[in-house]
Amino acid sequence: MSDNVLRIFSYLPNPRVWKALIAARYLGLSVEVVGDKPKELGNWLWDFAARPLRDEEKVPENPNARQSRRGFSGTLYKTDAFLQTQPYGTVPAAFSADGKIGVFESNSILRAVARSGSAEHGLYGRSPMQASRIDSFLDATLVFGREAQVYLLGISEISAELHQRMAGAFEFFLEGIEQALSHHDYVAGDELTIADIAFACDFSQFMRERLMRAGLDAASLPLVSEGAENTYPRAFAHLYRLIEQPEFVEYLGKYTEHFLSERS
Ligand SMILES: N[C@@H](CCC(=O)N[C@@H](CS)C(=O)NCC(=O)O)C(=O)O
Repeated sequence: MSDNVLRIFSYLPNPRVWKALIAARYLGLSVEVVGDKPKELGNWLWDFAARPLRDEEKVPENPNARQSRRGFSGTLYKTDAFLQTQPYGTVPAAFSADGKIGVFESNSILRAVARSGSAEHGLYGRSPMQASRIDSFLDATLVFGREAQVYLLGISEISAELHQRMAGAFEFFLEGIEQALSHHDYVAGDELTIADIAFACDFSQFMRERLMRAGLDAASLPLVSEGAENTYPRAFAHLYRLIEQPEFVEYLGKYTEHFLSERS
């Protein structure tokens, strides 16, 4: 059996995958990552043994052919076994090393890595209650991440309603992070945990809106994050501090350059 604690199949690069990889770096664990560029994933068999399809397999009669559901368009080729372990059929899709157990939702994949490492590290807290507090932030991050996903996927034809909904979710999420950081150095307490990792990855992904202004400009709508550095100074300072760590910079370094360069 391999030394990898997990295998992850996904489009790449993907900040949702980086959550698990950053945690693995802190814990000295190895995670196998299999995948391809987003546009290429329609040419792959979605399975524990994921692989590029042969041309003759890319046909509507292929029993694995399924209509994509979110973030992809057209047909995706997902095996029955994939859907047994990944009931929502999404990526990133993680598997135990033997392929028998599927773990989905990037925050849960992140938790799976943290649980596989030494508890000494404290990445998932040092008591059941601390772990539960970390879970609270992971849940809040998922709610924000889901709103951000709908917003970013719809930004080229944005409506005022969608924009307003995102603005509300952004404010709610960032206010909580700002509040948490007013009395502790890290999101969930006094040391770095997977709550910081999820925050950095999901928040950096949201900041891509600054590279996608065309749709907002066309609808005469502002960036949701316009001036947010001033409104949420602790949240941004924390993000900048995290991104400087070698475990983060490897994945988020280039990805965040576009807004780090605007830093005052
Ligand atoms: N909240 C999930 C989001 C996963 C997700 O929605 N993945 C989409 C791509 S962005 C997907 O796999 N869609 C498959 C489909 O369209 O069938 C996570 O963090 O893992």
